[in-house]
Amino acid sequence: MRTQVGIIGGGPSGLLLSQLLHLKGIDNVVLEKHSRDYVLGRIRAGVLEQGFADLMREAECGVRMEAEGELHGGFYIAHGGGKSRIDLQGLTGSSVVVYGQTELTRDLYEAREKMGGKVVHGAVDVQPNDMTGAPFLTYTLNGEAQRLECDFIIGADGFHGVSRKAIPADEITEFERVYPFGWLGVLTETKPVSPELIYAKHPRGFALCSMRSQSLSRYYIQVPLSDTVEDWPDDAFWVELKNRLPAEVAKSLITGPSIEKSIAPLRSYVAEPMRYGKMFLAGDAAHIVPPTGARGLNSAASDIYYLYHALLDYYQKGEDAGLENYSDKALARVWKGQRFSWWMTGLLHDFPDQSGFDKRLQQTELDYLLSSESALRSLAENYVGLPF
Ligand code: RFL
Ligand code: PHB
Repeated sequence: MRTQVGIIGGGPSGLLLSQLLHLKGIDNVVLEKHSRDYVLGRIRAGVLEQGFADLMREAECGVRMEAEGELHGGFYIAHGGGKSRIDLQGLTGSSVVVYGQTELTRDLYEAREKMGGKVVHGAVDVQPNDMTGAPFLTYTLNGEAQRLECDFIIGADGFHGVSRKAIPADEITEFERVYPFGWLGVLTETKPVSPELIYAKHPRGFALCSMRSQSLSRYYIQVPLSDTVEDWPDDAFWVELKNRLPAEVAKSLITGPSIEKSIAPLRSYVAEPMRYGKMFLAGDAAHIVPPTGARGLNSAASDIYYLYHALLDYYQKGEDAGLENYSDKALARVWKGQRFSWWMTGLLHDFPDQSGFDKRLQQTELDYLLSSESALRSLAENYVGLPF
């Protein structure tokens, strides 16, 4: 088989690029290890920047997002028994879209199917080959060895994928910070406790009240890395969440049985450059952030924006400057997302090794933020997403 662009990974990054390229007549194939149901079963992001929403519209996948996604013009930071509203709309003139990664991925799969896009599920042992020469992908499908020749390989196979690992160690530099805690997330079929998200800083640890719709809530609490899902039966989760929220919020929290529960460790990671020969990395394959700033999926979308335009220039105008500059351009924005996510994480979590001095500084950072319009505007412009 031969295609123009061979994409490893059928998560949001890979599917969005596949859809955008196909609409411009650029042939591509997506190789996804898992089944569609498995991919859709992973509960992850919920907050999209407008730039991402625009890209979904350009990919002709924006109809359901516009009908069912909620525009949020602000969110709350809870602290010291009360809560302060961050007026995103007032500070930046922009807002975010609350629409789950699961729904967005479902929309992309449906669009790919409708257009006759080539998405291969159950592709195992995927391997990129001859990345600096005439690239091709090998994989196994239903026990049979396959070979896919292509002009370019896109590694959009997430943090644990094969593409980044296929780059020789001396061609890539890794930057990493591992946090000494994780987020325990619970999904419930209940009405959200608040119409806007609440990020809570509490001496017992961070908590987040989020949502997928007016009948589906997503809650998180910071937990030690040693904890497992089995350590947290639903009742214990609700007690701990309420402990970390202001009393007036806890009082109105509607609890219910969890329909999904998982723990995600927190990590900041960047691999540079995001290119090796004719293979380009995008999304979680190249970088991940702690989820506190809601940047992960949005950073993936900005990679896809740059890569899509670079590939268009190559195929439509015969120009390769976009591809040459892709890594530098993408990384400049990735690092800003890293900085913001690191800052939000440091501001709101309880760190086990914090000294008394560190705790005072952390509290002062929050007091200053909430008292300064300039500081609030800086927070808001990063949260709604810096321009591509
Ligand atoms: P994905 O979603 O991991 O998709 C990669 C796909 O590649 C497949 N794959 C392979 N396929 C073939 N061969 C192989 N060897 C393969 N290895 C892997 C996988 O099966 C998968 O389908 O990466 P992608 O597309 O780059 O998307 C990135 C996002 O998923 C991620 O950044 C966000 O979910 C991060 N994130 C959030 N981002 C936001 O922007 N806003 C949020 O509110 C937000 N909340 C979150 C989050 C991530 C979380 N977790 C669990 C890490 C909340 C949480 C809890
Ligand atoms: C979510 O709803 O899953 C979510 C929202 C905001 C974040 C992280 C996760 O910062």
